[in-house]
Amino acid sequence: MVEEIMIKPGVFYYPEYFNRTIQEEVRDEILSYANELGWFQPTLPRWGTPFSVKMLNYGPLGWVSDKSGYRYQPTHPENGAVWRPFPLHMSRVWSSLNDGFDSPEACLINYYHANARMGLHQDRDEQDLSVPVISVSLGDTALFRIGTTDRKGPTQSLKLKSGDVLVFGGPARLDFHGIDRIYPGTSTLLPEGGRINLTLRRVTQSAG
Ligand code: MD3
Ligand code: FE
Repeated sequence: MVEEIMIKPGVFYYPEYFNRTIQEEVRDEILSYANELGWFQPTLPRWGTPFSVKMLNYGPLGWVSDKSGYRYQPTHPENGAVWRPFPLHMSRVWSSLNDGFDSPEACLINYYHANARMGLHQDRDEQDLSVPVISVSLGDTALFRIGTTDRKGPTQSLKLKSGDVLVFGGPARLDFHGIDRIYPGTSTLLPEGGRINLTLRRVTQSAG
C-alpha cells in the first residue's frame, strides 16, 4: 500500500515508500561502498570551489563535476575505480515507478552533513530528458524546494523524510530545484547524522 501524491503535473510524491528495514539495507550498502571507495568532493567548474555535498555513484555512468565541467563517466574522479552496480532496491523502485521507460544508467548519491545545502539548479546534463528522475531520501529531514523552468518563477517547499520517494518527469523534468536546509537529529538512520539522497537517471538516448 503506497500513497501517491501529485505535487504538480510531472511531480509525484510517495511518502515513506521504503520501510525502515529497506532503508537500513540501502544505508549499509552505501556506507560499505563509501568505506571502500571514499566519497568524492565535487567542485564548481572553472573556479574549483568545493560543493558542500559529497558524492558517489552507482551504475554504468556517474555524474561528476570538477574544474573542467559537469559530465557523466564510468569511474570515480579521484581514484579511477568503476562504480558499483545499482543496489537491488534501487532497480526495484525504477521498475515499479518508471515502468516502460528505458533502464537507468546512473544513480548519484549525495551526502549532506548538517550544514550542507544545494542551490537552485536544473538537471540538464542528461541527453534523454523524456525519462523521469527518481529521488530517494535517507536520514535527516530536508527542506526541498521546486520551482519552474524559469529561475525566478514561484517555488513550492516540501520536507523530505527518510524513506520518501519523488518522481520528476514530463513538464517538471527541467524545473529548478534545490535543498535549502537539513534538520539535524531528525533521523537515527545514519550513524553520523546528516542526509543521503539517491537520484536514478537515464542519461543517454537509446537507439530505438
Ligand atoms: C526535479 N538532488 O542531485 S532530489 C540532484 O535532495 C538534486 O539531493 C537533490 O537535485 C537532493 O541533482 C534533490 C530531487 C530532484 C532530483 C532531480 C530532479 C528533483 C528534480 C530533476 C528534475 C526536477
Ligand atoms: Fe538536481
